[in-house]
Amino acid sequence: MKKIIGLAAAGALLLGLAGCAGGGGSSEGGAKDPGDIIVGFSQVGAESGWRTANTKDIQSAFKDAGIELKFSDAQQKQENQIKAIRSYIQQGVDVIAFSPVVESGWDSVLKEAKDAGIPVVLTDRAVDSADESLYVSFLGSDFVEEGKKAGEWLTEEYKDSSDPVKIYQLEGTTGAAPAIDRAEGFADVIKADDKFEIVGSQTGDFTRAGGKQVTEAMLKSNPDVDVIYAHNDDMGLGAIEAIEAAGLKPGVDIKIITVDAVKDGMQALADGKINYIVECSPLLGSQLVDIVKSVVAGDDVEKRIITEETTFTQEEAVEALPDRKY
Ligand code: GZL
Repeated sequence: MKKIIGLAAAGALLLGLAGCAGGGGSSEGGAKDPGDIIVGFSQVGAESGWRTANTKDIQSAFKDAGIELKFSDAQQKQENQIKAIRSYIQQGVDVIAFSPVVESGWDSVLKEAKDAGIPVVLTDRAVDSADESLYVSFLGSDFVEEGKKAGEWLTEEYKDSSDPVKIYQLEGTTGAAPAIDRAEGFADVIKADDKFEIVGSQTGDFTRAGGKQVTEAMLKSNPDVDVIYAHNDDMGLGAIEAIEAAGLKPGVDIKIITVDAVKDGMQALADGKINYIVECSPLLGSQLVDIVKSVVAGDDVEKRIITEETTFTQEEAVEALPDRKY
């Protein structure tokens, strides 16, 4: 049974130097009862099944821990996340946590949090700040690795053919770490064989509607595409709608690789409409609670925490579906 190994279990990969926790907004370190801790969380939005599962898991983990979680949905707009972070600073929360919608443009607001003595935890996505003192820990997947896994499956799938393989890439949100890194990891692997060619690459913004729209256009401009590599299940599911509307068979006429492994994606995989899914776990809530408790207590926390994830073939999806949590 393949499983995700979280921070609490032995299997977490811990990288980087321990980041010393700064004091909470209202204390210079020193244990607090969970009931006295207040955390401000800025979420990207509600763009995908993954995000919905991530929000649900974080909210229930903090509820179970008895820790107050102030929560805001940025509707995929960076300016809304910056506003929310500023408001948490004003409120003097103990810890700020957020999933940055894009990598860049965070230094000044994170410096404001640092100057206010409020530690920041990154969850899910990274920032490209050169100054790593602006956050105490980054908890999330290795998106480059996820892209590599997608490329490795494709390489294996076409290992006995020398015919050209035309690939269309459905990119995640422009500027977002998972979009940048999943493209990088995938390209790194397929460049080893020049039969693979990415004939087009457009953002579908991690949404079903976006994936459908881009695929409809692709079917007109590149009708001979062999494979779609979608940076998440939702765009892959949108692609399926477009492919079927064009009278083609997804997973057969056009192979589809996606990332996430949310329930709807796994169902499409089990139904043969998607060919392979690289898992990206949204279940970060309990690990985030552990990090918050350590930060408030002034304990060291690991700078980079990567949760292990797996992959699914169509057969594995059939087996795994009944037990999927999200
Ligand atoms: C990945 C996460 C991505 C998911 C998408 O950790 O940031 O954002 O892959 C989601 O489904 O929209």
